[in-house]
Amino acid sequence: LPLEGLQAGGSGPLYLKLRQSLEDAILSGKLNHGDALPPERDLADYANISRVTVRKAVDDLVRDGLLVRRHGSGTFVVKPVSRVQQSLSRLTSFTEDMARRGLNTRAQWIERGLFQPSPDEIMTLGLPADGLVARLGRLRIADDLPLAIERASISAEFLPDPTRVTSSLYAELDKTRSRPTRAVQRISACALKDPDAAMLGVAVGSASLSIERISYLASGRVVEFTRSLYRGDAYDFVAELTLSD
Ligand code: 16G
Repeated sequence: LPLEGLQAGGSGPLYLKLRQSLEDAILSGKLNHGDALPPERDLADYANISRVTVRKAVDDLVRDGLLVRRHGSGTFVVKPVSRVQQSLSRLTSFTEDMARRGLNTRAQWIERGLFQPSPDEIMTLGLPADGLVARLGRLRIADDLPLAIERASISAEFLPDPTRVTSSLYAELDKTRSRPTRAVQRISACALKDPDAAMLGVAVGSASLSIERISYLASGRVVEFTRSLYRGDAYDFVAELTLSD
């Protein structure tokens, strides 16, 4: 494992650097799915850092579903399973989430273009009445498994040419420094109807998580209003809870 120089290189907390090195090792195949992670004590000795730091980095990766602890036998690299463990505390994009798990994403486009906004979009995005809205409707597929249907509305001001989004919306917004830095999300349960059920490849009536996300720039401007349907049989949303003081 490329753990030398963790102390020296770059700024930021040590555990984040270790976490990144471990994640890189998994994604680059230095650590394969199913491999055992060296014992935390060995990692600490080897990288010359404390066991607490190692534990923190490993905890993070366990929480994000890249590693799993098996009682009595150690910590292992998780095999890509059909259930995705998705952290609720990080503002990441679908493409990033899947890439971190070593999965390839593709989209089946439902809609991509500029439109006259609906009253809902005008209100949520704070658009001028004569403004335009970019709409991206996609079936999101990871390693050939359809996982979610997402319909994003973005003010045309931030995305004047929606056809430029070929894979990642957030990567495109990043280019013009309009990638959101904060978001509010609402999750509710629903049963799938057609055509959504058919697109997701599940039976009518299957459970799904309906997710709305409104995301913001640091300035407070709304960038994105997205409604999604995530397959209930493929997603676990995981949140970390702490005792407030
Ligand atoms: C996630 C977001 C969605 C965002 C998309 C960008 C949820 C529920 N939704 O799927 O709001 O638009 O990421 O992904 O997490 P992209 O950059 O890969 O297009």
